[in-house]
Amino acid sequence: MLDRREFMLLAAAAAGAAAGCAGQGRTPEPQESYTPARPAVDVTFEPGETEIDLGGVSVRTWVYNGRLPGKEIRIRKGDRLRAPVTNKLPADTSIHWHGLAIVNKMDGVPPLTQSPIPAGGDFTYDFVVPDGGTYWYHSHVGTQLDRGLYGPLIVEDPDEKADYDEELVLVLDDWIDGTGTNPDRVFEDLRRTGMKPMAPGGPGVSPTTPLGADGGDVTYPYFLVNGRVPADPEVRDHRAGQRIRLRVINAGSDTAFRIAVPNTTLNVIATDGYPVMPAQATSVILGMGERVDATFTVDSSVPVVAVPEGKQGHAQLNIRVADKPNTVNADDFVAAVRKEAPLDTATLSPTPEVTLPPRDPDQVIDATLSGPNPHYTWPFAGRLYDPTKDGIAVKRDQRVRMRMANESMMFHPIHLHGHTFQVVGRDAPRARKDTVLVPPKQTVQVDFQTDNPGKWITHCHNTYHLEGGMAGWIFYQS
Ligand SMILES: [Cu+2]
Repeated sequence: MLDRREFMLLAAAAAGAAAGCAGQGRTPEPQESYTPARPAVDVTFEPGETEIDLGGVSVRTWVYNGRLPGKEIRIRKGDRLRAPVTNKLPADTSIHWHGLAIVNKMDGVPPLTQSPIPAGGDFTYDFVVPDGGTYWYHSHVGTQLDRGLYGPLIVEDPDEKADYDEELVLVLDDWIDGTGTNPDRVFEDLRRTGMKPMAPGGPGVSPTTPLGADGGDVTYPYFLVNGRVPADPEVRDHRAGQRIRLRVINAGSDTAFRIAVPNTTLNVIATDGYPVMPAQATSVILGMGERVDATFTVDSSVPVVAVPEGKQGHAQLNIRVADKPNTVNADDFVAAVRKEAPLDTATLSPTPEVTLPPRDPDQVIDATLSGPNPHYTWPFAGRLYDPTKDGIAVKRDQRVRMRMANESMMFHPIHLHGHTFQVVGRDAPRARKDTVLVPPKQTVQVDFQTDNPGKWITHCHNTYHLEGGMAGWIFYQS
């Protein structure tokens, strides 16, 4: 078997002709006409109801193609993805390609960008993938993301200079479906009973509790890495000395996670698909929808843990190295990780190639985040999401700043479709991302270039906050 370094050399040699597509090397122009040099990648999707074994825990749930997570899509930057969907669910559905700046009508957000795919219906997604990096796909209808309708989407970039031997993709999730309730009922309960009492004494934001005291609104019985509970985790065999690239995706609905490896400093190289100046961290915090890429060298058998912020329990995957047994007690390690100050990827510096050219904003969108209001509603910019009424008008080829002032006592990971924004730092630009954590009672600003016309939703990636109205949408024409 080729290891990754050898593979990338071959791939780079083979890819010469595929250059010329838009992407991370400059301000993306996703609407340019592409001429993919390679045949389309075909991936069929059958969302349906099935029995899934989470590792000794059996649940009836909704997944793609009978598996959890959905199958990994691995594609190369500039390639065309064709994904026919046959909906076997008893409900409308869609697929959103999280983080990819693709053509608007393929964004998968009914009713804004397409009609929902009805039960028994078909729809084919077909688009060119503009940028390399760690992405994912998931349903964008109702509370379906908090079932099992998600999977990883890895876009390889032959020009990327990352140095590692093997990859390890970790999809994190908080799980409740099929455990005596389901996400629709969870949401109805939240609507009926409203919120739990607020934590006394303010938001409680500190370096070791960067998202404050309120971890979320839903109590989950399980936390998963790659569809497995920690009692029976996925086991991956590696050799001592191998350099691993972690690609971590938070597919949770109401849970931020800290990711950490015992006795290891992670070398963080990318977030939300975009490269950052490498930074060292012993743990990284990820809101729902966020991703991080980090490398480290394997030394012995260890648990890789994902620690749910402000919630009991953890998720885990085991790295196994022959003749180097694990000596770490996972529960002790989880407790230690909780006491640390984790890295927030928004604070990282972008590499020069993906830094937006300096420019004053042409327009500022005040996206105040508030709630919860009665009946579990969460306003965005002072109103509840309504795709049938006017969105926020912006103009093409402008620099738009979105100012997110969180007036609530809970954190919100805010996601913008169709673009990758740049987090505004006090003195210097911060990471290019598509999802950013906004801690309680704090303000985060992001800048983006209007280079991909259409109707684009921007929303909290807490599934229940989104259902409670925490979204707006921008629009502009070409
Ligand atoms: Cu939220």
